[in-house]
Amino acid sequence: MRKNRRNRLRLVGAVAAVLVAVTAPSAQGATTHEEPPTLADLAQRHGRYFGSATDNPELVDEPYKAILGSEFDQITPGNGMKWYATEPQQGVFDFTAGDEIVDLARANHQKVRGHTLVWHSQLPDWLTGREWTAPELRAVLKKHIQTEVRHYRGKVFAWDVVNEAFNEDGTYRETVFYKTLGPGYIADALRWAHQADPRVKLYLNDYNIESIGPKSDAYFKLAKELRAEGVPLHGIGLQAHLALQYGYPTTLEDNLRRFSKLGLDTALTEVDIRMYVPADEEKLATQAQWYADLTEACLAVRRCVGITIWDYTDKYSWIPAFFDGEGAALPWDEQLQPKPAYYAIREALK
Ligand code: 9MR
Repeated sequence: MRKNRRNRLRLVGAVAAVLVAVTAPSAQGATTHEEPPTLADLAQRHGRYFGSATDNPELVDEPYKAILGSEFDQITPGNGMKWYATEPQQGVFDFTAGDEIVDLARANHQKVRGHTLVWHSQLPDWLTGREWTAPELRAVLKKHIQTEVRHYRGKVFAWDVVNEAFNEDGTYRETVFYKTLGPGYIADALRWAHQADPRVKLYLNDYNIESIGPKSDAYFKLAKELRAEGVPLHGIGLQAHLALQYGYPTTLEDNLRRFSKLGLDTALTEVDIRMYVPADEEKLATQAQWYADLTEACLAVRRCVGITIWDYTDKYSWIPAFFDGEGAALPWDEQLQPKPAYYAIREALK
């Protein structure tokens, strides 16, 4: 009796061992290859993407490219799809820079956000160097938008159609487009883009609209009007260029939610969190907390579709060149080593 029981137990044990041996390696191998999951893997478990901007000059840096290709499932060209790059002479289009990034993304199975079709900055000289009548500028704008959107049809999943259209107080920015064409240029731009690629998601994108306030209110009001008029607008991009000295945007989650309720997607499109340098342990800890908080805010709102950091390493951040004495804004340092922010994002995504 006793012996029998012991034999049976031994048999059960043996079967269990075989089962473990058979199932464990394949289950493990399929999901992790024994590597820890990447930010992209973790984000995908929530149905989100986790991306990074990149820029053509950086693509000769192989160690940089290795992390760019493995950790993220979405890429935004930092400059390569802007007007100055894509239509350097009127009617002469050059998609070399953008194509290089699209090809790299394809090789790494990453999706691409198109950035950006209509913006007052980084315009070619032929456009800024003269006066335009409304009919002339309309034709120029339509041709630019439609040629570029057609070129990238099926290659980008979203476009920042109009970038940075509002001032801080919620009034329209007096760009050449606004001054010449009036506020209707935004609806026109969206309609033209939609004609050129009916499937791509069309966004308005801006900075300092993470909090509820005059500038994000202006987007809310415009988005509501555009939706009511049936204009093809699908999402609002919140750039999220944050700075420790200005405080965390505590109304971010509520703000994302109110856009969701209009039937719009949202995305954090250009995240970085700068500080006065040198960085120290305390500043890096606060930065890490903010990265976690904004990740959690996005995860908490169903239609927040993903997060893009504005490049991933301090080595290639735009901040030091634009803000005197500031930097250290990204989750990897200048030596491509992960900072506390990186681990905080991972935790937030778990
Ligand atoms: O990252 C871009 C940087 O390389 C350019 O020099 C800069 C010029 O304005 O634009 C940067 O990207 C901007 C983005 O296109 C729109 N939002 C603000 C970003 C930072 O300036």
